[in-house]
Amino acid sequence: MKKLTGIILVAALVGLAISTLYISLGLSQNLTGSVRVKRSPVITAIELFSDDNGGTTTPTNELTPIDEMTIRITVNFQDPGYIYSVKVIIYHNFVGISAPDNASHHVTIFWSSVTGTWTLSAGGSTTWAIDTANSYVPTGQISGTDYIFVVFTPGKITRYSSTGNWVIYANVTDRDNPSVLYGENSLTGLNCRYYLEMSVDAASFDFGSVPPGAANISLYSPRCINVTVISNYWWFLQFNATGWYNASNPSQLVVDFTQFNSLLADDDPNPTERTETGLSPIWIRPTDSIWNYLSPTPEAGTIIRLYLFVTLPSDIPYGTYVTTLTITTGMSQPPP
Ligand SMILES: [Ca+2]
Ligand SMILES: [Ca+2]
Ligand SMILES: [Ca+2]
Repeated sequence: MKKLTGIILVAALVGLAISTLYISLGLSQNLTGSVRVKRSPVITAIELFSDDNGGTTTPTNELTPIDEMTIRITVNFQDPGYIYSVKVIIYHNFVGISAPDNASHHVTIFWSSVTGTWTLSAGGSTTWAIDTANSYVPTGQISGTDYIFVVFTPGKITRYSSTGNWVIYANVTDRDNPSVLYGENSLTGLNCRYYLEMSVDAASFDFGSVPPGAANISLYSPRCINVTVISNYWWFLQFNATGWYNASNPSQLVVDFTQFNSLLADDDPNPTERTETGLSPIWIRPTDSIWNYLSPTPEAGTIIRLYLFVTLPSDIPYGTYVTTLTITTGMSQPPP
């Protein structure tokens, strides 16, 4: 038993010696390392022009909704290279550069050398657009200065600014290592022009037959008038009418709206709610009948359902009367 233990011990020591010998021999191999230190491309200028189709005759500091415009990006490759991608982010500084894309405040335009195509992301907007035929990225090797042209159309609700809130950011990458070899720059302090559309789905309205002295009688036809407004800023809706005129003698003013409250506008079918929902009813007079501080609209517009109500003097003669209602919209100040 003792002898066997000795043999095992000797075998273990031999094994240990072989293993030690193996480690001390070692193996090695030399590799040649290299890194090329390359200068990133530099964006030396970003310019905005109101020209269509890549033109550069009319510089501007103002985005214009629904008008094609051109951005020119000047890029410099001090060490020769190829453009891998171009990213342009057009954003309102109220939301910042990393906000999600949306039609009013943030849009991303991207060109990829892999696909050779442009994409524009504007949060589902149907009015922002990129003119791919006239946008241009040099695809050959660049050595020195070259130009990128981004031809685009700002959407209808691109938020109005007269205080330079808009920024155009550009990022150009080098194919040699796009994730670290890139240049970026921003054109700040841009405005955006006011944009406004209005449509009214009625050309006339009628209260039907009403007795003298009646109060707050609803429209007979149509039941309500839809006013659709698209506005890229706060807006107002104003109503003007001077009075009821004799239909058979249209120069004869019978009910003067400065003297008698006769025509009431509201945005719901109840003119006398204890607590108003939405907009408050207003008497229509020759001036100052206005709903102010209405919110900037979605791209498809905001629809105001206009309900009209008539109230008549108890001594109004029987007959037919006519009026002209003028509906006006325009830019308003933000709510106070
Ligand atoms: Ca233009
Ligand atoms: Ca009401
Ligand atoms: Ca109301």
